[in-house]
Amino acid sequence: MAESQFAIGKISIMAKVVMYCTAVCPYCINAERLLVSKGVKEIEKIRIDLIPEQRELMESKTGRRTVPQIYIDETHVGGCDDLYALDRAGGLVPLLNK
Ligand SMILES: N[C@@H](CCC(=O)N[C@@H](CS)C(=O)NCC(=O)O)C(=O)O
Repeated sequence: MAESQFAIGKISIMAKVVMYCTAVCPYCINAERLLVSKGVKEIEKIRIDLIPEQRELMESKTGRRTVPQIYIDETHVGGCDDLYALDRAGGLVPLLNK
């Protein structure tokens, strides 16, 4: 079968996005804004202000204490500044679109 037949109707599947966050967090809002602008429809938000065990988990997994901490699939992107830097470097869209 010709390659073009596979290309027709090709869909890209969006990666899973997980964001550790708190209720009041301007950096989280900015990060979410960028992700939504790239077509992300769903962000799993883990509220570390409500769930102390998740705060501990976030800190031990990432080595960071600030929110947001963002994962795209298995990749730890980091915080809001890291997310924007990744986008400027051209790495965000490829990471989101598998
Ligand atoms: N450079 C970080 C800054 C994140 C930041 O300062 N987040 C605040 C909440 S909006 C925070 O976690 N503050 C608690 C702390 O600094 O321990 C980023 O871009 O994500």
